[in-house]
Amino acid sequence: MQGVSNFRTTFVRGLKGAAAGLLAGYTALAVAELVASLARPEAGPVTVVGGAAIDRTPAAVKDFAIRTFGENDKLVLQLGILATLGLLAVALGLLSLRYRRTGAAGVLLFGVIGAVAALTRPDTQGPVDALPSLVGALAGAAILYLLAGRIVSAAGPEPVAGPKPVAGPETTAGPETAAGPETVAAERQGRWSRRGFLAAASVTAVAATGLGALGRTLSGRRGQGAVASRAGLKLPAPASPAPALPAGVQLKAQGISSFTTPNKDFYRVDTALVVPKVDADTWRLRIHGKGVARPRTYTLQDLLERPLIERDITLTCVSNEVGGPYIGHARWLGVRLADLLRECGVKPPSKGGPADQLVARSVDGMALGSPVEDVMDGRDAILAVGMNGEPLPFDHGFPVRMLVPGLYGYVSACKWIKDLELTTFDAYDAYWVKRKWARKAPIKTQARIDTPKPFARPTAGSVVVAGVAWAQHRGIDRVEVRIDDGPWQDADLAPQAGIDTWRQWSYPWKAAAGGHTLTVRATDGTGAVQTEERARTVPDGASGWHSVFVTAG
Ligand SMILES: Nc1nc2c(c(=O)[nH]1)N[C@H]1C(S)=C(S)[C@@H](COP(=O)(O)O)O[C@H]1N2
Ligand SMILES: [Mo]
Repeated sequence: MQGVSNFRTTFVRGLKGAAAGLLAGYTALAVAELVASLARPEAGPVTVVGGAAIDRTPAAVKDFAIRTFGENDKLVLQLGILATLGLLAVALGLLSLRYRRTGAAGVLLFGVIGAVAALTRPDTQGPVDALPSLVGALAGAAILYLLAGRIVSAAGPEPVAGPKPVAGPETTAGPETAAGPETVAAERQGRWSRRGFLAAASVTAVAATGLGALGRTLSGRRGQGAVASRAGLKLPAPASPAPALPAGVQLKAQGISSFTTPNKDFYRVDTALVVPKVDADTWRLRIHGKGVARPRTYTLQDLLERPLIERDITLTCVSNEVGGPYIGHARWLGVRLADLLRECGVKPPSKGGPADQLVARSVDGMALGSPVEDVMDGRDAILAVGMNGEPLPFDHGFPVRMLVPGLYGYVSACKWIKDLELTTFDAYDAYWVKRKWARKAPIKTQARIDTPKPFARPTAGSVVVAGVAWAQHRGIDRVEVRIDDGPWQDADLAPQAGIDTWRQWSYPWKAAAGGHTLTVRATDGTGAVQTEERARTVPDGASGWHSVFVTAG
């Protein structure tokens, strides 16, 4: 009997220890959230640790995460961090049963780690960014210390610190022999401490939840200046409108992509755990660097007063697998980037300019590098303010982002841009280049089957096979479809909207009953046929033919 009740006492103590650890961790995060909402939402511990993790993620793992979790990759990362913190909090709670001070110190250590992560973020605003983690950890440590103190007494006679003097039921059942000051205090509290722990734990839980919720509300309010500036932004009419889309760019086939991707459905790929909310009224863009005869800083008003161009451009991510979803098409409105650069005295390398790399930096510390030659060779490289008739959504770079037709997003499409530096590829490696991706990355020719879907079971007979093909800045001249090992057959092409856009295709298939593999390949505007050679996304984009297996019946 004695053994069973001992076991139960120990077990209940352990549960309380774990609960104390979790509550301490929860309090630390809630307080940190509140402080971050007052200092800077981007400096919250989960955000900065997550950001540091993203920056240190090897290309292959990032690739895996995007492939496996898609656009939920950031959510999965944050949940992973929370789960890890939860386990560590339980461990610290158990530790604090024996070593109260050490347990509390452990919480502080995590605060220091969070603070270091905050201070080493590329977009850090200085010491203030350390506050959320530090203040949160102080609160967490205090809570753990206090709660652990209450558990001590609830456990009754169990020793608090140091090894038991003698092992055996008599000793544990009897009064504490190696009594330290904590135990004496605990004995004094003895009678009400069991309820004391539960009461203290409940108060902590409620208070922490309240503080965290307050923090969330305040964080939500902070972006309101930016939200108001976006709501108040009236986009001027373009001096050079986009040519009307030819009739028929959108095929009728069921299940084919929309030619123009609605903003809310446009894919999103970036490293931002908190979407930057930039106030358009205080936004500035600086252009400077090697060979910039007249460095300048522009306001949004400066840009909007220039003649704007409107263009249809299809954007693609280098992390898009063959057949993958990271491509979207929009009509963009903005200023011609080459004009702006010329105004600052920039010359492309072919005209004797000393800089061959244009590095675009964002408010969240991202740096993307594009070839100056491409930006200034006459293509519609644009600093966009509008997307499909409205100001850029925050997710897609409000107030201004860059786009260079023909180049993957990671070497051209800087969102939340704030700085353009002219430099050389020899002198500087941008963010993704430091992480094993190629310095230069023109978009590879690809075709995708949108319908039927993989493993679909269409009715035998007439089946429409349809999809999209792209080779931005070269255009698509031909798309062919192959059924099983049969001959390549020409698909019907929708009209081409422009060489910078994707193009839809369809193929009327007479499907015999049974399993079939459908394969597609495109030919670009230079006459080059899409390569069959399979390549993974790292370092410069996936290649190979897209195919789907379907069963007609
Ligand atoms: N500031 C910033 N800009 C960025 C990125 C980023 O991580 N941060 N990612 C780039 C990548 S890899 C791509 S593919 C495009 C995606 O743009 P979208 O999210 O609007 O589709 O943005 C580019 N611009
Ligand atoms: Mo990308």
